[in-house]
Amino acid sequence: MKTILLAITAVVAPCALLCAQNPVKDTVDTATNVGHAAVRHTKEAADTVAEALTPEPDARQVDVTMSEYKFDMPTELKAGKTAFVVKNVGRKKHNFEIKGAGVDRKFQKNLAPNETRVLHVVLERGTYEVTCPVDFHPQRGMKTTVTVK
Ligand SMILES: [Cu+2]
Repeated sequence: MKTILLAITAVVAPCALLCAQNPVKDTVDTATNVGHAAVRHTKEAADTVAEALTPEPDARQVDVTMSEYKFDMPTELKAGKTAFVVKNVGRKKHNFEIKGAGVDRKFQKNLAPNETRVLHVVLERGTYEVTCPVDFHPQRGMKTTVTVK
């Protein structure tokens, strides 16, 4: 790899130097950002991993399916770090919002049909409302109450 880079530099020195330098700078910037993120307090650090494609290994997994117009999910959950594995099995776009006990979380973008994404939430004891904040979906039945013990 190093030999190839040197060979290219020798042939087209000005461009090769510029092209080679930019990726290095990006890598340094990213490393700096990660460093800053790590020193933020725990609450914000938890927020950065809230949405994901796969459940975190230390989270309790809860499967949720969304369709027109209902949630299929358990209504009694345990406190602690929870990974809601939310699948849209319907024909329209849907979202999953959980509100209660000082928590209000939803996916930044609605889930398209057949899409599955994971929302991480640290649940405390209490009552939570789960709704689909799309158009009039809650009024059509896309809401449920979840109790955390
Ligand atoms: Cu919906």
